[in-house]
Amino acid sequence: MSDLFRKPNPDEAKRIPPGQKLTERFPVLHYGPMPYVKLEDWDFKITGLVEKAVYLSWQDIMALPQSTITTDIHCVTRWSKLDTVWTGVKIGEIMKLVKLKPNVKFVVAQAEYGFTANMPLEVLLDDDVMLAHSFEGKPLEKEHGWPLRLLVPKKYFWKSAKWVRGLEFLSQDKLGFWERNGYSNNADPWKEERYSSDNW
Ligand SMILES: Nc1nc2c(c(=O)[nH]1)N[C@H]1C(S)=C(S)[C@@H](COP(=O)(O)O)O[C@H]1N2
Ligand SMILES: [Mo]
Repeated sequence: MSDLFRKPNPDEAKRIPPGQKLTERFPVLHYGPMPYVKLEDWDFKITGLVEKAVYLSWQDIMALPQSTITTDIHCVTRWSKLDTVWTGVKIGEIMKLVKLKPNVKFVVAQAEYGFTANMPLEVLLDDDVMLAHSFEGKPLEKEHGWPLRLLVPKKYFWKSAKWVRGLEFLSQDKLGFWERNGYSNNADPWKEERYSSDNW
């Protein structure tokens, strides 16, 4: 599609990782159907190697301190989008609610229909990681993950699980959906780690 990409100006070009192109649009990508979610039945579960599992309702999430961040996102299908604005709860606020066991090293984000995305604990704890409910001031579109998605801006966008329902803390890594299906476990767009064969 000719209007999907536009030429970046020199300042923008510096922010676009190798092999990526700038888009103003917001493409939709996921595997499988979109979930049907009712906020009354929705909850967010923090499980695994924690002193005590934590269950948050939608109201609990919305009652936590809210933040807005502006960041660039990079999809492995080669589009990048600059200055996207997200509102939600920063991961640091979530971590205040949970005590991890000392051997935690990894986390798996769990989403509807068993979709998962894995990452090392330090990747989750980055300051720009959040549970986002709004995009550019409006509730997420259903196809972009309403009511809540994980946002991990420094990784290719597949780690940003849409329709996220929980976090499971682990001592060992457990590959997520795309990571099991040929995509890189590290997924650093600046190193162009697209496929699992790019990990070494
Ligand atoms: N639940 C769920 N989240 C998902 C996916 C998925 O298949 N299921 N795909 C990922 C992939 S591959 C990408 S590129 C981004 C796309 O997000 P977007 O549709 O908002 O652009 O969502 C990620 N989050
Ligand atoms: Mo993707």
